[in-house]
Amino acid sequence: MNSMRTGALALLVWGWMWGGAGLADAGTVRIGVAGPFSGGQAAFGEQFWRGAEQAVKDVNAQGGIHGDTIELVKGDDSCEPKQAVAVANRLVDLEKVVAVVGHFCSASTIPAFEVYAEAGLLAITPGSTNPKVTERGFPTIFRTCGRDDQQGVVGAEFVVKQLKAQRVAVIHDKDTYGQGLADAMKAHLATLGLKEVLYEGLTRGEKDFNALVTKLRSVKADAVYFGGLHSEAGPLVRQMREQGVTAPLISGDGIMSETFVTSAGGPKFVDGVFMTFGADPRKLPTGLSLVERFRKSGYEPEGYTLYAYATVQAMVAAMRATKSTEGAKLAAWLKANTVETVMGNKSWNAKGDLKISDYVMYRWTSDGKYEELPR
Ligand code: ABU
Repeated sequence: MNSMRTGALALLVWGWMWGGAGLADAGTVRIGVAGPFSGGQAAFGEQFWRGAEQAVKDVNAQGGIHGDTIELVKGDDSCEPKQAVAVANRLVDLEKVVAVVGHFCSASTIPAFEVYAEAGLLAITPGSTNPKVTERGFPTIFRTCGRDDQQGVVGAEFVVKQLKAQRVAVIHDKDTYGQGLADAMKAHLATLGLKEVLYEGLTRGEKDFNALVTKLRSVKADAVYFGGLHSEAGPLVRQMREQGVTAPLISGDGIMSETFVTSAGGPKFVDGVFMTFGADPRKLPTGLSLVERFRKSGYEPEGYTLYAYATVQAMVAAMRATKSTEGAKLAAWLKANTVETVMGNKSWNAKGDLKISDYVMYRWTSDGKYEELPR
């Protein structure tokens, strides 16, 4: 057998062993990164992209996946469910990605994941927290964040046991994530023996919440819980303070971006706002050198940046171990193994949820930054 034929045979055998499914070009593994890269939530899309992009650079520098190079394909859903489905179809049918990191807004992730599930693709969201994302029995669907039925409980415990609030107003943005989180918080308030004094929805995209603030004052709320995103939480807290409502505002991971400060109109308005989020991954020993590299490059890896990095690490670990890009094989491997990530060891249950949830409380400070509260 001459050397060319030997080489070709070796390549064939390697292609058969590695699976090769979904390779757009020989030697390339295409992964989608989907989320809001435009619109009001673009800061979260930026977090996803920064994390995934850095992870891919690092993996490729270490030899890729059995010598194949990862290539990322961006899909901008603008946090709009219909656009998210269009993005999902493009990533699957045209871009031929083998896995997807994303989406961000649960209302977008839920329909987009139907597309990936039907195509048998591995899809892992770093930031969609609504329970329904993983409650539909799709085998190839995962997340690297917690769930709102977990963070709502932590929020309610904090409001009752730490703030010792008696008159809690629960506000939401009528969206899948925001209302779901508010309802989870409200349900746990009830188990703690407290009934909210106001439960009300505002409209996403609106900026004038003065009528709502007047209601908060009239019900004498001593804590205001908001389920929603920074784009509405910012103007809400600003108008509360401008109208002299001093009750603390408590929210969830939807305000976990320094763009919350901009949305509010400056650091003085966010000072003292509380929020739930997973324990700060930037402080973990597993992530310190990466965090340092990000900071040296002038980027602060806030919010979901390291979650997106860890998501790529999980995909790569599964592809390397199974020598495949088939969603079913990758999913089965992830459910049976633990992955060492920049955020520590991660493992998943049969639904695709993390086995350990680590929500804690944070406080925004007068310099427009956030810090984890002592536990
Ligand atoms: N989890 C924060 C906001 C994104 C979402 O779940 O809709």
